[in-house]
Amino acid sequence: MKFRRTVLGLALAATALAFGTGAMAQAAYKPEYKMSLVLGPPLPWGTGGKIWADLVKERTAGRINIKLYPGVSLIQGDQTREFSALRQGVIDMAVGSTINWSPQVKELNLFSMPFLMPDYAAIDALTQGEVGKKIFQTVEKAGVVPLAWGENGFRELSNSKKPIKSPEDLKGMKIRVVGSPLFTDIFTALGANPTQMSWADAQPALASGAVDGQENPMVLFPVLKLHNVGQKFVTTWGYVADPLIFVVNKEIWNSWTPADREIVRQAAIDAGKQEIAIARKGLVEADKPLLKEVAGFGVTITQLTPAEREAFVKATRPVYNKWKKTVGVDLVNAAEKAVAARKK
Ligand code: X2X
Repeated sequence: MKFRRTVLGLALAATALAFGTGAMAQAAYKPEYKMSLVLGPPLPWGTGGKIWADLVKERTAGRINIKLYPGVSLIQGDQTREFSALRQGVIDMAVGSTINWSPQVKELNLFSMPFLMPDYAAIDALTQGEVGKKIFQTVEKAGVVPLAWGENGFRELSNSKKPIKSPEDLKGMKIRVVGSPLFTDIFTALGANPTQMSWADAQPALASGAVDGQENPMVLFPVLKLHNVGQKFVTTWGYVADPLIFVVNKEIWNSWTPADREIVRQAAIDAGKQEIAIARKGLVEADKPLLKEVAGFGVTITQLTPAEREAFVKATRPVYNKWKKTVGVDLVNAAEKAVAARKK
């Protein structure tokens, strides 16, 4: 065993010498790598992608040159196809939301289980712990190389009609939802009328009044001016949050030298940390300045009392229980344990 390992090691070293640093490996590098994103800069999501690309360029002295494609433009805005496109090599790398990849990787629905994560410490307990490692193994098995975590954020409910304080208030309201059927189940259970569409289609649908509301992190409001597309009421219920994952297509990954792979991985980790801090800015401070800023646009912000929030938890519990089986009972149990044991 030891002997075989040594022989294998020698063979690998010889291969690395022959190809790793030589002209042949360099020749295999593409002049430009395509990075897919839904939300580009100046949103935190896109800023994280840009930090990653800039760090990689600097640390590889320009050997790896990355161009950003926000609006998932490499797949015509159809964000639910991003993971398949990554696997097929239509996209070289991405910073992607767990929601958009969940149709292909069902375990990623974990983060969309309603009211599983009550606070930021709960998100960290999952992504930075054993559950995060398990999810990365699953993503890797599904054919894409995961490198680091980022964050889109807690998804708050907005609409053009009235303050939402209870599931009854949502009755019949037309809500745009993202591409996982779990969201359709949640809003149906709450009595709303959910309609699934891409983010590209959502903005005109909100502007024309074809839909009444949507759910996305608060940080989108000032940047995309959601109050200008009729969104005058927000309820901060924090029912789910979507982490982002920094990934590279497997063939592209394998085409790089081990040293360059390490640079790309470390750059993703560094960019992810910075991105998470940016995504939480204005919401982690005691007075939540981001909510004040949005209220300044004439938006009514409704913060639920614990009892009011509990009514939403109760109404969505059957959906949680149904999806626990789809996501994987062991994984959800591990997540519940990690959340309960989190350091607050
Ligand atoms: O489509 C959305 O709502 C967005 C931008 O948050 C995602 O890509 C998950």
